[in-house]
Amino acid sequence: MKPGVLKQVLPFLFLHFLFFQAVTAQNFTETIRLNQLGFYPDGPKIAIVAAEVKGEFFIATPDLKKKEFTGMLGGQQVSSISGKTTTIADFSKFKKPGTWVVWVPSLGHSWPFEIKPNVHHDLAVAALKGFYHQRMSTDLPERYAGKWHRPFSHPDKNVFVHASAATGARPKNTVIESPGGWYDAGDYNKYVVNSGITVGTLLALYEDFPAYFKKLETNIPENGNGVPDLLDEALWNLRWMLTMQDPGDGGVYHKCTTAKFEGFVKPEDAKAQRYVVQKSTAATLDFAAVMAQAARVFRGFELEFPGLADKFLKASKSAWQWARANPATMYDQGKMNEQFEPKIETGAYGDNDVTDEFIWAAMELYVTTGEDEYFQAVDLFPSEGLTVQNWGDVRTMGYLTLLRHEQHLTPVAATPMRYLKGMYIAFAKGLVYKTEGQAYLAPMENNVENYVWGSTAVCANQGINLIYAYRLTNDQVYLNYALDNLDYLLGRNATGYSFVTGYGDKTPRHIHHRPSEADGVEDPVPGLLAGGPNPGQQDKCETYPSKIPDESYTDDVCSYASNEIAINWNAPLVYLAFAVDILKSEP
Ligand code: 9MR
Ligand code: 9MR
Repeated sequence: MKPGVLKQVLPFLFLHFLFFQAVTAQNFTETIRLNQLGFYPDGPKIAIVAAEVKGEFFIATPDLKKKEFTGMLGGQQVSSISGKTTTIADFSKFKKPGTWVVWVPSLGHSWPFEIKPNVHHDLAVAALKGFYHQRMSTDLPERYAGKWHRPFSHPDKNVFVHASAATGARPKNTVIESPGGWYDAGDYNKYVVNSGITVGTLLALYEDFPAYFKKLETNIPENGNGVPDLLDEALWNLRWMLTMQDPGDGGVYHKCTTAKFEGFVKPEDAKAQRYVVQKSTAATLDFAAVMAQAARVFRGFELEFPGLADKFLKASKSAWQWARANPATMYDQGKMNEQFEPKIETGAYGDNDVTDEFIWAAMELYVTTGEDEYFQAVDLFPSEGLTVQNWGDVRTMGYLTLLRHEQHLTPVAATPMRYLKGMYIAFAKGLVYKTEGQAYLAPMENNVENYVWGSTAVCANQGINLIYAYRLTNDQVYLNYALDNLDYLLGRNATGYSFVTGYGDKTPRHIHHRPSEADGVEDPVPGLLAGGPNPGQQDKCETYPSKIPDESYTDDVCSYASNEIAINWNAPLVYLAFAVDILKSEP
């Protein structure tokens, strides 16, 4: 070869190399977004490429040596949230169990995922176990908690009645016991309002699938006590909730809390004085609702827990009485702090509209007792349309209970039930309307207002409602939309994260969670759902990658507005993951 020729050939070789790289990228790419756990053999299977691409894609073994399926990229989607374009890779026709990747030759390949039955089972069990990891007033031994074991923390046997809650019988600084329950979130306090919807959701899951949960074995201390583990876990918090009721009048303290948030110390090192504060109508009604529900559920375990169901029902009824007599005692932390010392600065869970709490409590009491007076005590439909439940809006919790027990209602409910069902189906249609046009094909994306503090729980709670729509209509379409939202939570989204700690390949590592941060263990406590994208960015962290609502998430411990975890977010994840897994695995 003459010297000049090499000079001419080299650039060509280089270009050829670049070109070759470009058309057959064999590297991993985060551009391909999918449920990082995987898919059911007979279920829908969608990956979303966060780019505009055309041509073929493959399902291949993770080493890319074997292509098992060829599909055509299709359907350019435009996000109504960011305006960005994505491309669908639909491989629903590929059903072969195994571990695979999606491979787009011009981009690279995805995370590996599995195709198998019960693909969400382990995740569902882990999310339930997340509650065990949140338990307080107990030690968590290694055989249950693994490397996240920890010693006894927060006895809560020396809790002060805050001045805002003082009565004749329990003056300021009276010492009461309020042990047990779960830490609310990344902080160490316990809030009745948030406990209400959380326990309500877990008990609803039991009521919806009792046969399944009677057989489910998990690794918690109560396993083998003759009571389903799901109920044992709920009971851990229910027993605490009972201590929050003032035996003098039936009213329920809003929360059990320190005055200020503790620092990022281990649970056992967090020793600041704790208080029960002012009673509130919202807390009392949420309490009344779950106690009535618990009375119904634990009626079936009279042998294991003699008298417990009666105790729950009695607690529920006296709470209901208190709320009827005090229908507008709102929790306004600012106002409270103007009057009383010490000032309380922890989570407020303040709610100025208790119409929905009245409905929820009334419906639980009605279904448990069969007494029409509860049904007639409230205006069941104070406004048109339905909302996805959250801690401050629990009306739908009451409706779900009516739907669940439809076969056993008294005649007073007959006409309203017809109306409710119609309204419910319209609601479900609204939730999924336009989903086909969305960038990640999830109902979650249909409304930019879903991206609030705890947006992942909005997504999961939508999923619960879509499951109800499925059970009401028997139309698989709704079940698949619920699965779309689960896919969204597990990686098919604009951030590329699976939002559950330890479940997926790209998961939160730095959650705003005191135990995880203080324990010296590198991995965060597993099975916990991060709050997710929230353009509010109330924590003012500087590491958010974007202000775009569905991208406004940062895996940074500073980010309590997008990366905290919370019991009321984990509960709908537990519900959705189990329900989808049960329903998708039925013959
Ligand atoms: O750690 C707290 C978290 O659990 C709450 O959700 C959040 C909002 O109430 O507040 C966090 O505590 C922060 C406080 O509000 C402001 N100072 C820094 C605290 C820790 O980051
Ligand atoms: O989930 C709550 C969210 O809806 C509120 O906007 C936010 C601010 O008030 O508080 C969230 O709840 C936090 C609670 O106040 C304290 N424990 C941690 C909770 C999750 O961040």
